[in-house]
Amino acid sequence: MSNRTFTMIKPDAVKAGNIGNILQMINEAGFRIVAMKYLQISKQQAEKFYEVHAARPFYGELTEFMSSGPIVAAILEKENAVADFRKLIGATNPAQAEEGTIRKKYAASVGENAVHGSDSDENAAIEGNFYFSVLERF
Ligand code: 3AN
Repeated sequence: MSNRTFTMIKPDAVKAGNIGNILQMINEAGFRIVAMKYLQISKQQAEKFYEVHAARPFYGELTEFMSSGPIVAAILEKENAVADFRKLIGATNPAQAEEGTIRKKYAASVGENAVHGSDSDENAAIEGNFYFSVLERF
């Protein structure tokens, strides 16, 4: 069990003006921000980030969407971070997300689902390293 996870507030949630609301939910759930940046990634960078999904039918749509506008990327810290953050964001498909989760409140569809949360300690480390150097973590 690791105490860190990685998240992105996706372009749909940024466009809808929900950065503040989502960060507040993250803070209230007890996560500490270790690193954070506001940026737009290229299609190629999105393809690299989502490499594990390269064979999936939605890969093109996903990487197009994730490079379509600015995002907020962050490393978060809390005991049991990966599992607790997955609980806070809710199911991938917002229609199946539980009440009180970030996706239930702010996500529109399975493709444009407001936030990303790492699915394992190993991926949390890989994903955090994709965006942040050691000098950008506090
Ligand atoms: P999660 O983000 O909940 O871990 P994954 O790992 O299954 O979900 O999928 C990664 C991302 O791919 C999702 N966040 C979502 O944006 C996108 N995605 C997943 N399934 C679909 C789908 N059927 N159609 C379009 N995009 C999808």
